[in-house]
Amino acid sequence: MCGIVGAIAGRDVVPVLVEGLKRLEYRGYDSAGIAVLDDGQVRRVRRTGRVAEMEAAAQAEGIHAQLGIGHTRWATHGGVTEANAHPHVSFGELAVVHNGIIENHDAQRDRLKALGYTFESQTDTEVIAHLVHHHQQQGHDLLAAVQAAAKELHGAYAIAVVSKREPGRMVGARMGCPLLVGLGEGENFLASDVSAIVQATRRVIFLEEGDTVDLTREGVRVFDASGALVTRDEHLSDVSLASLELGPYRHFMQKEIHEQPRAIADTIEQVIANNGFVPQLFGANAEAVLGDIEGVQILACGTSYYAGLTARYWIEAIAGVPCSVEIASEYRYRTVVANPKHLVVTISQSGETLDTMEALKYAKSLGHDKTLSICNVPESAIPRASALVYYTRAGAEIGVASTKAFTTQLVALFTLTCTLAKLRGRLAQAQEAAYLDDLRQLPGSVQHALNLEPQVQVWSERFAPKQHALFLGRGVHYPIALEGALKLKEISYIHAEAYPAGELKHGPLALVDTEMPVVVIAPNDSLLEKVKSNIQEVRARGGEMFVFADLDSHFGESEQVHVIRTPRHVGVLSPIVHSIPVQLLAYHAALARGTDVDKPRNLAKSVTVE
Ligand code: HGA
Repeated sequence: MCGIVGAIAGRDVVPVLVEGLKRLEYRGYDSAGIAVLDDGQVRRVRRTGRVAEMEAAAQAEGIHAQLGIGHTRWATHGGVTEANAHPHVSFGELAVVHNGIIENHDAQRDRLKALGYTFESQTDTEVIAHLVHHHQQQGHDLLAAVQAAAKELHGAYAIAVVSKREPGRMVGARMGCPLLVGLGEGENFLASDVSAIVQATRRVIFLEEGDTVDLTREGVRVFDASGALVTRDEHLSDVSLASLELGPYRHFMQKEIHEQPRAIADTIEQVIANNGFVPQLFGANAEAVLGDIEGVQILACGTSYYAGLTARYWIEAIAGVPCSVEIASEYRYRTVVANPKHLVVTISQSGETLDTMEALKYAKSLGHDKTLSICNVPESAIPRASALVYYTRAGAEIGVASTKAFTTQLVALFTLTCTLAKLRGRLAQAQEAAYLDDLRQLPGSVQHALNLEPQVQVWSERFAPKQHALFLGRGVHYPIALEGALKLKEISYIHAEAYPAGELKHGPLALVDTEMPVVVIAPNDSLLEKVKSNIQEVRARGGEMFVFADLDSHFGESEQVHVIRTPRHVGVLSPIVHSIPVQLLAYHAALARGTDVDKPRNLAKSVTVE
């Protein structure tokens, strides 16, 4: 969500901060700000709106410095105002940027007010600034003051702090939100996401829970939660600058939709290289973990949850393993009857989704030590907290509406299904070979679906003026209807609901009239005839239907029934291919409505708050 970048260098860091913030903007974009130490003074620029506006203001004010911190905000505490934008300062002496939520901010605010501090914002973050200042006043240096403040903060945070008392230093801390260090030559960086600093360095250290870090130009010292100096491994990031650039595309979402054949090919590469579904794809000790499971519990949020719902059909039908799927934010707060012989699978693009992370922690506290994470970001928190991991290799996903992360998650979940089936003796050699072949063909089949874009675009123009839409699917395609409705809501703001087509007559059919477009995912599978009957029910009520069918689904078109046929029938992997046209529909409907496709209102990428 919010983004942090900080830099200490022998050169002007303002361009580094601004470029970093632009790359982080997809994570939160209601306001942005920087604070630098210039000539012994804290200078700050903040603006609501986009980073570009803040950049122009910083230029106009002639801000240059060799030490500074920056932030893009997605407000949780306090409205979208300049006063609430980060960095927050205390007595003009120190500045703080913060991702996360301080749960005891009210109590700390009262305490600090009693100590004479006044507050200029409604944010929880300002509490951190004053608290660190208060500890400095007690004689602590900046590092010790941050460590002392951290002990008094409850909740989740990643912070970066600079103080005019120590102008050659920047301090960071993390608890529950990601923060990493970038190591340069005579310069060092802090960031919530490697994309913010990849233009400056690829050498990174991922901080762990409870860590604080002390950065100067010359060195970096990391301390663990107990305050002991520790060594954390250095990694070489493989995030490419090209993956963070738009290239010839208009939007990141469009780029990422079109990157799916490549992303899927990269994600299945290890399976193809192994020529089979082997447990080692999930980690060295995967056979022991997966071998004797009695069930699968999938935990995820949003689009990842729909990937989980799709997988449930596969896991039960192909592997014969009972599977339930639950929204992580619900699971974490209910009394769960745990069976430690169930495999807990968490799905998160960023690997930092707070609700999913907390659900995983809760599952572990209930005795689940068979855990698997499906994630797109190496070294992120959720895979690190899991026994097994399967990395989707979608590359950086910048568009807030997930596309390539979703389809690659499906590929990973299908791989899990087949691996479980094989371990349980339910995957004959010929069937394994056939599935492998389906996977090999998949990037091509997805490309064929992408080629439908001009037809989908024509449909989208009919959608753009609508206020509501219904999406229908059955069986394994029902979650694709859910995902299609979510995509449309997220980026075009058209209210959309998805139903299993058989459920229509139990209520939602009442909504159908000539103003309600109904999108139907209707591939040629065992439920096709049932779906056709459901379509007749809609047609009889005057509804206009937009049917995504297979080439061989034999749908008749009429004035009321429009049909687009995906050119290849891909059997069990059909939900992956049928995801493409619903993504394109949402994208083009949003374009036609003129919304900000990559930065839809009120949303942000990587939901690291509750
Ligand atoms: N609570 C802080 C930071 C919010 C955040 O991390 N969002 O992702 C605020 O509201 O400013």
